[in-house]
Amino acid sequence: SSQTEWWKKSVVYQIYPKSFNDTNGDGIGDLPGIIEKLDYLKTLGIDVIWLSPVYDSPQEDNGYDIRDYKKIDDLFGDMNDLERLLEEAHNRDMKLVMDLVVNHTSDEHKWFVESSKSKDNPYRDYYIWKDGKENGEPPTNWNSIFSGSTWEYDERTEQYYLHLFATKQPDLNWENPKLREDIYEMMKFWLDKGMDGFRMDVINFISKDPSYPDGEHGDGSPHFMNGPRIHEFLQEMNEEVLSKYDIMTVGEMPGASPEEAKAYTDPAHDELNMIFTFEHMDLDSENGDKWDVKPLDLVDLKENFEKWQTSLHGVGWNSLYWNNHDQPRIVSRFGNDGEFREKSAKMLATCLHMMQGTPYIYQGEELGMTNVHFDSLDEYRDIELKNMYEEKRALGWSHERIMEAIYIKGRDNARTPMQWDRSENAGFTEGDPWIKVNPGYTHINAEQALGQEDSIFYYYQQLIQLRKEKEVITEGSFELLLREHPQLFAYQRVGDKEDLVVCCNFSDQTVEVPDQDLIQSVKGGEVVITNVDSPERDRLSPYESVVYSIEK
Ligand code: TEU
Ligand code: CA
Repeated sequence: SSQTEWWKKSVVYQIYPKSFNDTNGDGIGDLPGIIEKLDYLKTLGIDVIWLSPVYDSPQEDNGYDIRDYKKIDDLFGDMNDLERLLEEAHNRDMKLVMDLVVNHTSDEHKWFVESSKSKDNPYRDYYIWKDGKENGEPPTNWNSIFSGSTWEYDERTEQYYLHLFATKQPDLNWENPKLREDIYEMMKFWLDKGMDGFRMDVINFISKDPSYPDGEHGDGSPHFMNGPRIHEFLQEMNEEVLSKYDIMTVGEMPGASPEEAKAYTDPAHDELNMIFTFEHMDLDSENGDKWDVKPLDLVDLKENFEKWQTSLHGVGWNSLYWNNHDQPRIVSRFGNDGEFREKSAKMLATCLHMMQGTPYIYQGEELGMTNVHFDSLDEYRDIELKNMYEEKRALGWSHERIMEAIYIKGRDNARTPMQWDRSENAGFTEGDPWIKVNPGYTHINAEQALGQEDSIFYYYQQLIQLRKEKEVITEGSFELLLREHPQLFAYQRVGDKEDLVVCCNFSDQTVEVPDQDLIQSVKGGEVVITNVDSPERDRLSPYESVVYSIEK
């Protein structure tokens, strides 16, 4: 294939367009707003922009419910704006990757409008329709990720259709070769325009167990995650489309293990370049329920990263992320968004960016944006948490407990407007923002960061630059150090010409470095990057991180 693996040395910046920058005063971010900020992104030093969906959509799930794959939603602008964004990004030697949402469409997509008309409509089998059970129950007992059943009954044709997510997000039937061909044609439409690749939404959900069995306690995920034909479909997609372009692909894969990730990302398999795992994002959830929050055990986090780093070394490739539009802000989640906000944000960035893989920075992460705390439910926008509220209330959860879970884990934590400056609405819009701005914008904003020489922004700039300079970061192996230490995350990257030793204090305590070997090994090392003025080799202050280089 014509792939040159350029993405192994790239840093990706994810833009959630609705919340990035509004230029026409409707309170919604738009494509001209992104073009306006390309120089800001170039200053940061990023190589690739991943653009969350801007396609025509009723916005039930903020664009992850697509009505027309080849039309730009009027909210964001038009095709000229998108082509101008692509051109302006390329002019600045940055690449643009689109979000491919092909596990499902909107129920307003013309395919579904046709499919739901009658059982013998030519588009009927573009979606997954089934008779209910004899006893009047839906075809399976699966729970939707957005609460309720994954089946919606349609009176007109007296069948149910499958929707793993919202009712307005019917799942596409990938068993249908005509559907697959239409998807591949659409992908070529975008790649022929010069797009540099795709982030693929829940792409490991597209192959379902054809027998549609019930799940344990309504958990259908063993029957739609990493399904029986998933590798066949991805290899066909690669054969028909991906292999023909020099692009980057990253598959979003809830429930994928390192073993499965090897199968998806081994170049010999001709499938995808890398995947997003969710394992490290589930470590503060009880029984797999993200809303049933438990404190993070740092040893769990360390061993999870070790598993992924060592499993994919030399056979596949990792993505590296703390944040995206579905996750709460990392400085509030695993750092400290109070007195140690700046220091812990830099520590977390160091911990992630010194690993092997392609790092992803989510808009505002480079400013240390924090979680938001709206007082009432109606200030929130996300369908996932609104549906969850009703479901948990019915299960007897108190209002307070649910609101607490929303503060800690809600996706709207990531979706409040990007904070550009301290003017009204953080410079995001002249109008009324579609979602309220996080009140922290008065001291957390890009203008302030650009004016502070030791800001989180400039620290990210250094980390990104290091990746270009030090081959050990992209090529070296990973060895976990101080495995059992409850506060220190320390690891070694072993290269040909140099080793790196990365030490991160995930606590608000000063911590002695217990391991004489570790101290010995960093003794002669030079400090590559740190978030304190003068690191001491045998102890770390609260949220201190330091990276040593040891010449070989
Ligand atoms: O997310 C996949 C997914 O499962 C997430 O919704 C995640 O499990 C959940 O949000 C945990 O909070 C993708 C998109 O990233 C997400 O924005 C969409 O809502 C979803 O698919 C449906 O397209
Ligand atoms: Ca706008």
